[in-house]
Amino acid sequence: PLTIYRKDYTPPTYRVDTVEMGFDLDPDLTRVATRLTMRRNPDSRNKSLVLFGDSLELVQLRMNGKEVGKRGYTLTNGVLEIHNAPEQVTLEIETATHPNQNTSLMGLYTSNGNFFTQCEAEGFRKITFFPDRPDVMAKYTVMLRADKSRYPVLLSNGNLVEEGDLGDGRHYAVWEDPFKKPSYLFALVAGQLVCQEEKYKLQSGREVLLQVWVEEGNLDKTQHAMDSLENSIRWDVERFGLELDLDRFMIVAVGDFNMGAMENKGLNIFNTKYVLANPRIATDTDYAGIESVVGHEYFHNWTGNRVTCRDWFQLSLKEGLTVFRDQEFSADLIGTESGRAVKRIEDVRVLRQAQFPEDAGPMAHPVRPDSYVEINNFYTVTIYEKGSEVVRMYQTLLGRDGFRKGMDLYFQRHDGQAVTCDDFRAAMADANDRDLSQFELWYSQAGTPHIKADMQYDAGIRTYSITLTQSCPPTPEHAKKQSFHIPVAVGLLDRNGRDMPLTLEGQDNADNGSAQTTLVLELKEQSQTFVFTSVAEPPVPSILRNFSAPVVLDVEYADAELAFLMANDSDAFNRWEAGQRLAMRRMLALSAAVQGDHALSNAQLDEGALGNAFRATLRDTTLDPAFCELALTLPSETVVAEQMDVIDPHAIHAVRVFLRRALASTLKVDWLVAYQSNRTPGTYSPDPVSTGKRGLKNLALSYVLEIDDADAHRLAQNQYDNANNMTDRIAALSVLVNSTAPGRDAALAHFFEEFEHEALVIDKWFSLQAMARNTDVATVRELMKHPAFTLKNPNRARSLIFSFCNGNPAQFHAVDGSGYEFWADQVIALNAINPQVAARLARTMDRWRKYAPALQEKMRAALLRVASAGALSKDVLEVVTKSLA
Ligand code: B3K
Ligand code: ZN
Repeated sequence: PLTIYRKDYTPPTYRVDTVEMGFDLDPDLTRVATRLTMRRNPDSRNKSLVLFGDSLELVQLRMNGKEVGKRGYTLTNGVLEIHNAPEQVTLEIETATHPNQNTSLMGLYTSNGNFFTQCEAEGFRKITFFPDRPDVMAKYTVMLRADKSRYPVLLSNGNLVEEGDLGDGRHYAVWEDPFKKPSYLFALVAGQLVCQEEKYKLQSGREVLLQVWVEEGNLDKTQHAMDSLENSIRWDVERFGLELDLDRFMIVAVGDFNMGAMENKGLNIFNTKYVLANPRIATDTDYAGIESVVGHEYFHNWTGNRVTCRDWFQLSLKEGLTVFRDQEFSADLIGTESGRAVKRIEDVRVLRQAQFPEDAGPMAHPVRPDSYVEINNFYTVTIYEKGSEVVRMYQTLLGRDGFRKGMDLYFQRHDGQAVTCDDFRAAMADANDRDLSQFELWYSQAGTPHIKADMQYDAGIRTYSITLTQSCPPTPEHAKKQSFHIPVAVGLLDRNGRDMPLTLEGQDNADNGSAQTTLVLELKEQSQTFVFTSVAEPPVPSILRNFSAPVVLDVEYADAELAFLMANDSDAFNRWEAGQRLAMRRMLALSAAVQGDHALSNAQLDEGALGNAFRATLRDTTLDPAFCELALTLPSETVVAEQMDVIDPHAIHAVRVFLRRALASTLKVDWLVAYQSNRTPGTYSPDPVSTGKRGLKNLALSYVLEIDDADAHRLAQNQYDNANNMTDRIAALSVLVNSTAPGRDAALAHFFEEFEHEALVIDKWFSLQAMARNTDVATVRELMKHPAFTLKNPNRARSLIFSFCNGNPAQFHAVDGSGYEFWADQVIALNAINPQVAARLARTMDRWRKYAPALQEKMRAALLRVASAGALSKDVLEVVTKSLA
């Protein structure tokens, strides 16, 4: 397949000023008439007019009123070219598509009988021929026509300017979007839907209409999305001075959707998973997810829509920035210092769990990639989460006010334009009069940098020096890396655990009043030494506070120092981090023991400071429960795996279960106390305090259930039977499923019956079984035969197949290779239905070279089987080819 390179970028030969579209919506055959007014780009003389089309029937093509016959254009591999077109062109294009047969969920498709579109990245070309690239921005007017009783609701971007009957049982609506936009932001929705609506007064006084559209029967599940939308609108004005620019803003929920949601101008389309919530069906995690995704899509209105990307290599320009904005939004909504830290820890966990492995594997790519085969494969954790970390580093380097100045300048310069990551960096640099040229390497070099920290205390002259040395492992396109510009936030703790005031040699701190206790060191060279003066005693260093850069920090701490940091560091992130380091050290040592065929015994737990540290955390009643939950959760199997030279999923699993059981029995009373004291009686509320308590209570429950005796079973059964919310209910069910409790099967059956008609809850039911400890490949294959299972619905496919392949490593990596065979079967089956979903699943094998030779061989065989399967989409082909390379 064809590789597209960033260096080959050329501007469009023709611009589009206006787009008028008429749709005759019919699920079997929809006709689309499009009229484009275009003009040649002055520096594109003699170049042809280029349009893209994909899986389209071209019914008619007219230019400036005359039909363009077969000889007037060429159409090869989806590229339609008209040669010798005049300077000013009006194109009229008629196309036909088959929404009912469109299982890719790109372009125009149907879901439960209603019409939806998804155009990002290149779906608009499945609707009509168009210069479908983000740097072509135009104004759209759209007329929708459809049967009135079957499709009473007709929506598109912008404002409703006209509607009426067509006589023959059909009706129409005309929508006009006042802002020019790239084609990937086009959307339409038609069908039987109902909405919750509110009039909302903006800070400026202007009133806007907000709507959340869902299928009938779901209006009792829209309030949280609506609240989240209002919070988002308010926050963007307060934090960034950005106001909603439309009179009407709509969110529509759809059950069949490839990802989380889509920021189409004024008409956001969402996976039901990120809209529908009430206490009966949604967990605390679901509530938080809805808040952040509603925020994310809303924030795109400025970062993505008003200012968009020049080309898809710049994707992180909008995605990294918008993830940063949604993370800050959620943190600000919690409001408390410890709440912000909890949010930060959660975000970093995602980065380490998913992005670090990606950055170390065969699909590693820079935040601004240099090439791709299928752009949909590049909506990755690197573009999103690492991209957000890159944006966060500007804020760390420039301060909040400096960052805001940079944002203001960015919009002042680029509103209404399609720009690049360089333009964003230039705005940050210029607004703050800073040289950020070296910072560019964060965009162009892939791989996770490592920083080694070496410390030295000189008692004679009372100085403390920290030497930071950076390196970055090779990645597919770059063997050698240049040094990054890395902000490293540092603090020093005295013997009582208090922050020392900091003075850095060669830096004048005297003029900024009170002494600082956290300094941001700027590491720019391969190795640099920073000297702190007037350090009265040897300190314990707290390095990379609040995770100030997306790097791996290597420091040699003694167990006692880690316990000290865990108990005392004023930086909550590093308190958590110290505990994780302690646990990781134990888990790696125990894994080595298991591999050396040594039996695990409780003595090995007490050898380390882990048990004591956990006890101290559990007994510290001043701690925020949400923080405790994170501090008492062991590193995941995936995160441990990344620390091993050769991944042994079975050893890691055995060790994690062993440690959990050991901690369960050693601290049994403490877990029970935590369980009882973090109950949240009364009406359910998803606020941060209650959420934190439920989190800690349910973590305590899961530890208690490791004991697996009748008392533990009763505790879980009781919680299951009496839960008044999904968080508590599913927590109880999942620990029951992992236990030998007599009520296990009955609870599973009861849960299914109770929620049979709530698709999102049935997803949980599948997913929980897929990830259960004793669920093997055969069990998953059995579950696939359940009448409620289908591969066609992405949420359902993810709930069972992805949950098993990615969330149950010990079973997936069965030594007989049956997990890999199952994976290959499903990738091949999904490829025929939905290439994007299939390619996501294909990513599961990314790290195959890290496993022991016996497993590697079987993984390679499965990859080869997929690679040689017929009719592979370029999505899947790119992933497996790069994996095998
Ligand atoms: N921009 C969309 C993602 C589109 C994915 C296309 N394969 C959602 C988001 O990031 O907000
Ligand atoms: Zn986004």
